[in-house]
Amino acid sequence: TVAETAGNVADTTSETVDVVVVGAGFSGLYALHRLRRSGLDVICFEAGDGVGGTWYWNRYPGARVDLESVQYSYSFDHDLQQDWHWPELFSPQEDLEKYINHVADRFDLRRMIRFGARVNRLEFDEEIGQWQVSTEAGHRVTAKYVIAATGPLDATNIPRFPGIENFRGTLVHTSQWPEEGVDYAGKRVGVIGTGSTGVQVVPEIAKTAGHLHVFQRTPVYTVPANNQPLDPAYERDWKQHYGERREMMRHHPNALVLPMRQYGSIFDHPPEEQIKILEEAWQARSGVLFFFLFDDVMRNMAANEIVAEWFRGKIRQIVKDPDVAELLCPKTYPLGTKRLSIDSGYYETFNRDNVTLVDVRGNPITEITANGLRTTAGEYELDVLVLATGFDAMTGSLTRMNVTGVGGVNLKDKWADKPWNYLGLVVSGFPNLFMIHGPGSPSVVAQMVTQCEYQMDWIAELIDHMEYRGIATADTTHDTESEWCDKVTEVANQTLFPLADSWYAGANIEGKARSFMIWVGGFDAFADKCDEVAANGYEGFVLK
Ligand code: N01
Repeated sequence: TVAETAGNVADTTSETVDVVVVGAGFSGLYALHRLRRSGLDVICFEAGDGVGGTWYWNRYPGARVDLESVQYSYSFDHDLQQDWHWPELFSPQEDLEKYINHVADRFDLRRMIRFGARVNRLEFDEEIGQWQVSTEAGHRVTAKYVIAATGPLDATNIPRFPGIENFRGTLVHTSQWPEEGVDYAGKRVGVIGTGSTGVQVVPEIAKTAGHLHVFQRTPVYTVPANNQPLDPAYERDWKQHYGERREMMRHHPNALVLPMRQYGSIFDHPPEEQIKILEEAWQARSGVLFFFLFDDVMRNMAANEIVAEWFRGKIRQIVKDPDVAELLCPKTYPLGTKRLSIDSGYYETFNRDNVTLVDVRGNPITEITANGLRTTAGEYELDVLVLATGFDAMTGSLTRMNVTGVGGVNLKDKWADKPWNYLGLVVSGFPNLFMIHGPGSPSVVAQMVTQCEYQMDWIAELIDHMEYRGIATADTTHDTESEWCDKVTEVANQTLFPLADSWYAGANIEGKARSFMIWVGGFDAFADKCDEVAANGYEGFVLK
């Protein structure tokens, strides 16, 4: 079988396969399963020692998915979704890791994967029209196709704080949290970063740390997860209706079935009713769906400000010290234009005696010292420093891989001004390199598991088409990708998204070109467009 063929590749240093899949997260595993069905010889290289991608690396305390697990899960196998039981509504990292390991075993995918094999070179060999793939572990493989299932949030961002190498305590980035854990009980701990990761890790560390300093540059909007054990009746209902609900997800802008009512324009409701609706959503389990309550919140500044101000009122109610509450109130960007976070007791944490919020916007970090951290306002002694400083998102996982295409062009240079792409799937001059959740796709603004299945099915059908017709390469043109990137920008400009200095626009990485990288026109519209492109004989692609 193909799996066995791939299994034989294990100890060789040089081999030829049909497809190399990079990454064994949710997307990579589905890619293996789907491509094997097409009868292709496939191998996967994974940097980690286990499957799971995001859910393998991000094992910091409090890591949890922010969408319902009955939705954030594979749909490709009826029996799998009937058999699997999610203990909680929003799964913690451990349960997601269990699930993905189960999938790897159930579908016999593990032997197609080489673990501990970080790809460090992807070179398109023009003479043979194939990719030469190398890993740090010494693999050398030639492949006709490469699937970059590398994830939009994989490339760790460690800011260049002067003196960081001098720190004598424990320094850890949340996405590199060691499996054995970090001993912070009773210790002086600092957390830099208050994005989605910071809001999850801070309450957990605060429970046992001696003292916790939270170094905040920009406050975040976060809503209570209200996580709970999965209600058996709710689970039964989902299992009975999976078929039709998965279909609804394919036709929803966020690839979701919303477990709540929507209320149209906020201006159709008098102020007291607006508040009632918001209060109910806060108490209910709406999580990040909170900002879908009204359909103008992401498009109209006045609508957004009503919700944002109500939100600040919540912070002022929860946090007892008014100065701390004010510091925690986001005021510099509209609600939802950076990823809305979900938390379990984030704001309440700042009422604890062992927690101090430090404003590093007003008083920036100047240096990491041997014993802690210095800002323009003072020095903080720390035993443990946690960096929750995010990722070189959307592009970093690929640009760090040393990818060269036609004419030896490096993808990093090609993307210096913006991540040129067509449909988030391909980049001109890099034939047969297909991205899942690439820049230009909806990726993080829609539920990602359904999306990866959709994108991988689409790519697999294109590959089937090529194999059947004897087509060697699929590429696109710069005009086509330019047009698509303009469309991505145009759609974003109809919303409030570009008003934030977010990682969606590359603003979090020093020196990274500012360019809005995400299709915010809805997963449904995106998938319709991809379907239409395929139906029109792969319009915009150059197949030869
Ligand atoms: O990263 P982030 P994240 N000095 O980039 C700060 C997904 N996710 O890992 O905003 C001081 O959002 C930075 O400050 P600022 C989700 O899509 C999902 O938290 O740049 N501070 C910010 O506060 C999310 O959006 C889940 O001013 C510095 C923080 O570090 C994405 O992953 C859970 C700094 C980084 O926030 C990334 O989230 C977790 C510096 N030099 C993550 N550099 C769930 O599903 C950076 N910061 C629930």
